[in-house]
Amino acid sequence: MFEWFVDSASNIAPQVNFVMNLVNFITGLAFILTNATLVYFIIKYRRRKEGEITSRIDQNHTIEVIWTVIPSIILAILFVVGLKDFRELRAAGQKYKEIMVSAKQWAWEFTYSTDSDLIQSPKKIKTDNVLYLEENERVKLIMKSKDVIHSFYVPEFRVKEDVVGNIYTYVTFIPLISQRQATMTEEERKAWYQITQDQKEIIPQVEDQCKKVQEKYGINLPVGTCGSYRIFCAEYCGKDHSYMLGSAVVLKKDQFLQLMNKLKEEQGKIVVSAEYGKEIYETKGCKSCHSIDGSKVVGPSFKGNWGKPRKLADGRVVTVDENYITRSILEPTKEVAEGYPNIMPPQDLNEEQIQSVIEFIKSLNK
Ligand code: HEC
Ligand SMILES: [Cu+2]
Repeated sequence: MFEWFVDSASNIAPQVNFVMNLVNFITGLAFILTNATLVYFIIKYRRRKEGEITSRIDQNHTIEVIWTVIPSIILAILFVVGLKDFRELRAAGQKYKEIMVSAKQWAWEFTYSTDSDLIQSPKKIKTDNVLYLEENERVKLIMKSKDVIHSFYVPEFRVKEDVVGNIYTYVTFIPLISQRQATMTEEERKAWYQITQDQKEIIPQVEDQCKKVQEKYGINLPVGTCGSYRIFCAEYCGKDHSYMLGSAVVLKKDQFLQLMNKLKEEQGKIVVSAEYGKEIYETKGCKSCHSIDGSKVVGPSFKGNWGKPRKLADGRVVTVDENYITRSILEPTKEVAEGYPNIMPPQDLNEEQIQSVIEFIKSLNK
C-alpha cells in the first residue's frame, strides 16, 4: 500500500499507522459531513424575502441524543484501540533487554546491559548520542534526565516518551530494519544522508551511522543488515534543543554482537589523552556552553584559561588548575566564575574522562 508516513521500523509502527489512518478517516468524514450540511443549510434557509421571520426552535431531543451518542461511541472505540497500542509500548511481563537512557542539556547517553553470554564485560558499555539496537529483540528503554524535561523521540519507531528528572520513565518495543533502509543502494544512502559540512561539524551524530559502523569498527554490513534513524528531543529544553539529536542504529544479531564486542574492547583501553578530552567535549554536551576559540558562549571559553587566575562570583580568586577544573565539572555550583550564570549541570565524568578534559584544556593554551 502507498505509505504516506515515514518509514516503519518497529513492531508497533503498523499499529500506530492504522490508528492514525483511522483518526484521519473519521475526522475527515466528520469535516466533510458538517461542512456539506453547513452549505446545504445556508442555501436552504437563506432569506427569501424582505422582513422574513425565522422560526423559533428551542430544543430537539432526538438530534441531541444522536450527536452525543454517536461521537461517544466513536471516541470509545478510539480509546480501546489506543489503549491496546499503549499496552504494547509498556509490554509488562515480556522478555526484553534493558538500555538506560540518560538525557541532559544537550546530549543523550546510552548504557547497555552486558549480562548476555555473548557480551561479557565487567564495565557496562556506554555510547553517546548513538543508540545501537538489535533487530527483532524487544528492548526496554529506561530513561531519566539529569536536568530539565526532555523527550525521546524516534519517528520511525513511532516511539516518544518524556524523559524527566527524579523518576524513571520507560518504553518497550521491537526495533526493525525498515523496508527502505534494507533495500537502499549505496548511492541512495549517500543521497539520503547528504548533509553539509557545517551540519557535520555541529551535529556529527546525524551522519549515516551504518557507514560509520563499517568504517570506524570495520564491521561488514551488507545491504539489508543495518538501518539508521534519527533521535530527536521532542520537548523544548533550552538553547541547543534543536541540536539535541542522535541516531538509533538497528543491526542484525551477528553484527550487533560484533559491534558490542568492539565497543567493549575500545572502552576497555581508553587512555587519558587530549584527543579523548576533545571527544568528550564534543559528545557530552560541553560544546553547547563552552567554546574553544576564546569566545564567550554560555560559560567561559576553554581556550587560554589554563593556569590563569579565575575570579569567582563570591569574590575569591582561584587558579585554573587540575583541582579547579575537577571541582567545576563535578560540583559546578560551588565555585561559580564571575560574570557567568550558575547554570552548569554537574557532569558525571569518571577519572579518566576528567583527566582527559584537563589535558584537552591544557592543549588549548599552545
Ligand atoms: C548548560 C551549559 C553548560 C554545559 C553543558 C557545561 N558547562 Fe561548564 N560551565 C558553564 C557555565 C555557565 C560556567 C561558569 C559558571 C560556573 O563556574 O559554574 C561553566 C564553568 C566550567 C568550568 C570552569 C571554567 C573556568 O574557566 O572557570 C569548567 C572547567 C567547565 N565548565 C567544564 C565543563 C565540561 C567538561 C563540560 C562537559 C562535560 C561542561 N562544562 C558542560 C556551563 C556549562
Ligand atoms: Cu532535550
